[in-house]
Amino acid sequence: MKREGQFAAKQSDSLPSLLNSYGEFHGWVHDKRVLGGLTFLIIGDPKGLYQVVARGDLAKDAAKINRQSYVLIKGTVRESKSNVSKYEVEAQEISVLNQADDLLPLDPASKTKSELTTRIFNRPLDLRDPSEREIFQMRAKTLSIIRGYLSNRGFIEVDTPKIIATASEGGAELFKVDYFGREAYLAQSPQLFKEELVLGLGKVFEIAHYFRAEKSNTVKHLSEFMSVDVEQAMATKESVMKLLEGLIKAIHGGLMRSGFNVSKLQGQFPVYTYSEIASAIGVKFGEDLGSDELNEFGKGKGYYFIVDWPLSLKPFYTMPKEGGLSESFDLMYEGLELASGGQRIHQYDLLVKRLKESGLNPESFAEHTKVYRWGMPPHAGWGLGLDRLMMVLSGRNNIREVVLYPRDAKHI
Ligand code: AMO
Repeated sequence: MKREGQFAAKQSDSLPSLLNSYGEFHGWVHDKRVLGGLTFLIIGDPKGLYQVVARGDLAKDAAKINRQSYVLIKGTVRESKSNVSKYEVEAQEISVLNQADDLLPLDPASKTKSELTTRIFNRPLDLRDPSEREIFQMRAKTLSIIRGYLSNRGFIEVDTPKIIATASEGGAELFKVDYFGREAYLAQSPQLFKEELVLGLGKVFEIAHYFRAEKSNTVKHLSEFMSVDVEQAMATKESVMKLLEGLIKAIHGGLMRSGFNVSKLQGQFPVYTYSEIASAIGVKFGEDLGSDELNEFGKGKGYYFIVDWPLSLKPFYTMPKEGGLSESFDLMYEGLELASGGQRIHQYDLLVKRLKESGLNPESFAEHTKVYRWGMPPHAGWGLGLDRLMMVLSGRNNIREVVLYPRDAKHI
């Protein structure tokens, strides 16, 4: 269908092709400057910023338009000498399609950013700041690269329930739901479902939100986060680590090709054992590696893997390895854990034994464990925290910056 009238107006990316011609444009007033008899409007749209010059009576009217108002501009495109854009529009007509309030909760054009909480509670307006909007454009591109990468390798995208009857990652961080008078939970991960699904689908992935009642207020935890989960039949810990490393490299490459400012990755990601790091930072075998110590250890290291974690630190489904270790890994960036995964137990008896050893009741997991008597193949996989990956890619150090409407104990 042909777009007519104001709906046929264009955006900043059409400026070059309309040089010295008449054009109609729509956008918001990012900023304005009144100088002598001239009014300069800096117009913003999701693709960029450009200058509009208004003279005479038009300049007077333009000066009255509030910042952030939505406008339709008719005029001629010229080369610009301003430091805003290469092209500008010499306005013949400016119509205000919707005047914005005089006083706004934040100014997206300001060099000094408002407080994060103000920005989060006014996120739609915050997205009119090009540097904030770019994070979410990058996030969308990252998701499309991930889907392409996994689909091209034969993984089937699945979607599993988020209201569940049993915990998958341990009980402490569960949100309870009153489910028609019964107790149910919000899913912490798709772990049990994704493992079950390799039985018939072989290679699966899921990209979805999960819920953890994280009480600690940190820059890397949310109560609702997004995870990219993979599970593959006949895969090993090593092969799924390779898949994950390849994905991270594909994301960096794809974002660079799309014009985003991310670093080019070279060489293999280094692999350290838990014991190597534990002894370097003075942690006893079996204790978790603390955030402060990992920040110190990871400084300048970029992406790296930690393997051979003590079995006692990993969930019940993790395949044991000799010496009290497990066939598991974490992917780190500096001090930040981005993903964890490994080889899973595929034998029914061993799975039930590990449930008991982990202090869980195998009867509560009977609906899950029965699948392991139906010819479950050996399998491996991982879960990658998308929000944390976006922190790395965008260079932001608070997870709330890279999530549109973050959920934590304070924000809902
Ligand atoms: P894990 O519990 O390590 O593993 O979670 C996987 C990844 O998800 C991210 N993540 C979070 N991000 C933000 N806020 C949170 N509260 C939060 N919790 C976790 C992290 C983490 O590395 N089932 C396993 C994965 C697997 O073995 O396949 C799991 O859930 O980036």
